[in-house]
Amino acid sequence: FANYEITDTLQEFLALQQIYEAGIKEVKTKLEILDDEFKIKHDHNPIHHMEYRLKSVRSILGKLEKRGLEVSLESIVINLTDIAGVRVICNYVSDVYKIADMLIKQSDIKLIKKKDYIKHPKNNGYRSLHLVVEVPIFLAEKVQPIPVEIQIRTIAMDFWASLEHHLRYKADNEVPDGVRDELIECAKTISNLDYKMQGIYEELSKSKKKNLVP
Ligand code: 0O2
Repeated sequence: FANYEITDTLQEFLALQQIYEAGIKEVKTKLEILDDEFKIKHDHNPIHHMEYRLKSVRSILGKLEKRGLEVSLESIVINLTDIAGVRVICNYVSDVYKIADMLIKQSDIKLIKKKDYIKHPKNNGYRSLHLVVEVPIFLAEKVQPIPVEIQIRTIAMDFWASLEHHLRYKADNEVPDGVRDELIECAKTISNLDYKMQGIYEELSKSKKKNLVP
């Protein structure tokens, strides 16, 4: 290995990345277990699918710069809570809150931050439930708590957010007023759809329960 000059900083960065990846794995497993348990108890999977990502170096540097923060590993650890990200796509709005509650209740999970953009959508129409939780990572020599950002949303909310992100990226973040209004309109339509689907689901669940009563 003598030919490879790996600096201390790079080694530290890789070690840090591994711990954030472990944070993603922990949260992913916890959510999968909750989803499986829910399915057995209630004959319904609250989670449609999940996505995971480690924040890219470019995005990390961009965020530090935007906030005028020092560019160092220490600064990343102290200031950024979204290096490890898990996105949970649920079937219904009620599933979003069920999943969040079940996870937050766990004794080794510490809730650091909660932003409810479903009850209070952003001005542009964005809806999602954001949590930052701290999970303990058991390493050989120590236990390290690590923050993981979890975005929980419905399929419909995800559909809107993915397209809006893509359009904003295409337009270099400068979305024309007309398009912005249309996106807000779409967000409202999608929100109505979410609550309609929720209503249908509840109606069917009720009639299923009635039919089960002897
Ligand atoms: P990336 O590449 O997705 O990671 P903070 O993260 O706490 O420092 P903030 O603004 O308080 O900053 O976080 P917030 O509001 O919880 O939003 C963080 C993430 O939510 C964003 O990550 C997006 O993934 C998503 N998000 C927030 N607002 C919007 C929106 O209007 N449209 C879409 N499509 N997604 C949104 P990043 O940091 O932007 O980047």
